Amino acid sequence: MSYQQPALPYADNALEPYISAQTIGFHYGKHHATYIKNYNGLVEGTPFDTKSIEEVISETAADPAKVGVFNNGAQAWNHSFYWNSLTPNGGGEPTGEIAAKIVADFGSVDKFREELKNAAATQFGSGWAWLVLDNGTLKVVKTGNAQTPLTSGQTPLLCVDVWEHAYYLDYQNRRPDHVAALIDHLLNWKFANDNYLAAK
Ligand code: MN3
Repeated sequence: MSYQQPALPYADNALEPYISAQTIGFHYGKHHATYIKNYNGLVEGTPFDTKSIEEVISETAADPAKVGVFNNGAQAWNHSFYWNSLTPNGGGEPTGEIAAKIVADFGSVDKFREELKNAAATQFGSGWAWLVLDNGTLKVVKTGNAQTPLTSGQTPLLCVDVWEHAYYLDYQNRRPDHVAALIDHLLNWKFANDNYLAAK
């Protein structure tokens, strides 16, 4: 079935000064929209057309012949998740039940922040950094290109896009500064906590 791009959960300038309206305009309006257009074009008229995007991602992840479907489908899904991982006036201290779980599994909130910053900074080339629930334990993981924790049996709770298109207009080569700004000001802890409560 065709996949519809979800509406942005905030105005395109709502994440300023940390992410500019120009970046959101290209990222949501061009990059994400193109992944979705390509995905819909590739699945149209195929057996994938009757399946959810999550099923298609899972079924194509290990199939080299379907790499185009996987890459565009996973990037469509990852970005929809990413817009919800950010919110104006977010960041800072975790809220809700996940806050105690972060301390329990990482040792402290600061330790979690360091792990997320490190994963985002050390993902060589394009990819993503994630907070996931893996067999009952919170973990930070990174994935390359379109790869997603969905195919590793992990439940994504939050993600950070570290493709250059996510930050280059605003930060150029300073990826760590971009990630620090997200962690301090934009991470959507309500979204993470809701995902945690649904999965635990
Ligand atoms: Mn992106």
